[in-house]
Amino acid sequence: MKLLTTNKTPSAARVDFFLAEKGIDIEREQVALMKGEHKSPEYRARVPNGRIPALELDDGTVICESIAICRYFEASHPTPTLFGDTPIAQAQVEMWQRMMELELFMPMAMSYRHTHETAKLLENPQFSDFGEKQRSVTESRLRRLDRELADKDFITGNALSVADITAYCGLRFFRFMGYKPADDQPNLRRWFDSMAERPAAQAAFAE
Ligand SMILES: N[C@@H](CCC(=O)N[C@@H](CS)C(=O)NCC(=O)O)C(=O)O
Repeated sequence: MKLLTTNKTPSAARVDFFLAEKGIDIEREQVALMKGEHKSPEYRARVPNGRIPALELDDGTVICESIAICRYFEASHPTPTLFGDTPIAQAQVEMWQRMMELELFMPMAMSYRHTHETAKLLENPQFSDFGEKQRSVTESRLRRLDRELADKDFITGNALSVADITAYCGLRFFRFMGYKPADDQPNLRRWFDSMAERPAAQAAFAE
């Protein structure tokens, strides 16, 4: 099996972080995102969403969408569990994973894609008003996450889950957009710093 990936981008980093937490090492093929390699007819024919990352299995099956890839590895390597181990834990991980993806990661990504010079290759045309609105949405979601983390070590409670990985990889990658725990967000800062210390964070964002 082979992971089609591109270094240091947020969705690829989510899978790298997840694999490192599970202790899984697999073959990787680099796809040159900023050269538009993922837009080639060959890549589009290979990967259903035409995006990075994607997992190609030995029987030719291709799994795209980073969370679907993580779910494959959760099923094939159940420990440590990162999607919850009881019905209620699984529902809560799903709830927080979706919230972190749809309500935080996406606004962050959209603010980049619609306002930043380097995103012109990815988003054409850009809608700067929409991008600026997504910045204020992101800032409000970070304030809410700070409140949520007041009495928890991790987003779903006491255990690391894929929801933490989604939120951390978004915040870590998009820091060049100015996103970071603010001075009056001590809970978010504590959580972010403890995530950054994990060896998996270093593996996902290795220079
Ligand atoms: N929902 C997808 C998003 C994947 C995605 O957008 N990946 C970026 C790189 S991190 C990409 O391929 N961008 C190419 C483009 O937008 O043209 C996932 O979670 O895998």
